[in-house]
Amino acid sequence: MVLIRILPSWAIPEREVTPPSVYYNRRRFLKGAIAAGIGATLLPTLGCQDRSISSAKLASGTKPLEASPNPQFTDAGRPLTAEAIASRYNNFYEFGGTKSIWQAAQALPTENWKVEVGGLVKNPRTYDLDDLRRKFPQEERIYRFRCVEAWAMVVPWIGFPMRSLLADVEPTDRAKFVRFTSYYDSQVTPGPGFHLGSLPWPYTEGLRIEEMANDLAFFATGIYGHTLPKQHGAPIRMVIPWKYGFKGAKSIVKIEFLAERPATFWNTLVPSEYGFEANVNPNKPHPRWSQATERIVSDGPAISWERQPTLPYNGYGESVAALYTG
Ligand SMILES: Nc1nc2c(c(=O)[nH]1)N[C@H]1C(S)=C(S)[C@@H](COP(=O)(O)O)O[C@H]1N2
Ligand SMILES: [Mo]
Repeated sequence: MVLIRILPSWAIPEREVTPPSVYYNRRRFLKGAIAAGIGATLLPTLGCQDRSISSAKLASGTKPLEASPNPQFTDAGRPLTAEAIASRYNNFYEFGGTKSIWQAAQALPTENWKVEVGGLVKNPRTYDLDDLRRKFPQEERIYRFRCVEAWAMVVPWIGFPMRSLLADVEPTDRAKFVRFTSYYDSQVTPGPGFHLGSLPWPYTEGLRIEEMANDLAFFATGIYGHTLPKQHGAPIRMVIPWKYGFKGAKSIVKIEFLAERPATFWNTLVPSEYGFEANVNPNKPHPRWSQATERIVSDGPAISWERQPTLPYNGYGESVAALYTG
């Protein structure tokens, strides 16, 4: 199937710089458009119409979200993953134990969402989505994404760096860790449908404060030029690009600053397989598989896979390695 995609903000012609990944995607878009018999002069209009078509088809319930690209993160060194792939291949165990949970996830109720921030902070706050978007300017960042299961994508997130939130709530000197809690309601989130004993719901994740303060640590409220679809963790989720994907908890309702390291979902369930730190590391195999290479989820006639070497810290070592010298 030729993907008629949105013309996303990073492909708008007036952008001065066109990094290779953008060029690649634009070219692919053009090829698709030409194959469909659409003249190049019609593209800007098509772009607009197409955005609404694609919102309906690819990202139900989302709204366009404006954000300027952060020039530091416009080229992830690999082609961007097509939205039709990224939004149909997800992990969200609250809604099922397979990669095909996008329809089940539409049951997530996101109206009047609140994020409660408290614990060891000077300014405990409860934000709604408008507060978050008003207080913390939204930007777009294209990041590599690496799941512990050894598959990888490249995703254009919209959101804000976690350190903006730190500046607003001001953790006290006693705060050393932070716990993030995902939405959970047993009436709405049936779980994976297989039983690993009882699961430690709600899904929680944790970071050291210094990790949260790193410029790369990000809260995403959007993706591919619009608000997050539910399967990606609407309306706000974590993105920690140098760690395995499970560290990025979805649909965050609570953030707590703590003196001690918190228990987390996967680390509680299988501590031997899912460490607390979980930095992407080609030299540290998962007990059941190698992490030396990864499968790139890419689009073609169907999902295709291509193996690449895994990069230490998922390629972000320059920014984060200093956090782990101690
Ligand atoms: N609440 C919650 N967050 C979660 C998960 C989950 O099951 N529940 N899965 C994690 C895993 S294993 C991965 S790889 C990513 C997948 O994110 P994506 O589906 O948006 O690509 O979400 C992470 N965050
Ligand atoms: Mo994952």
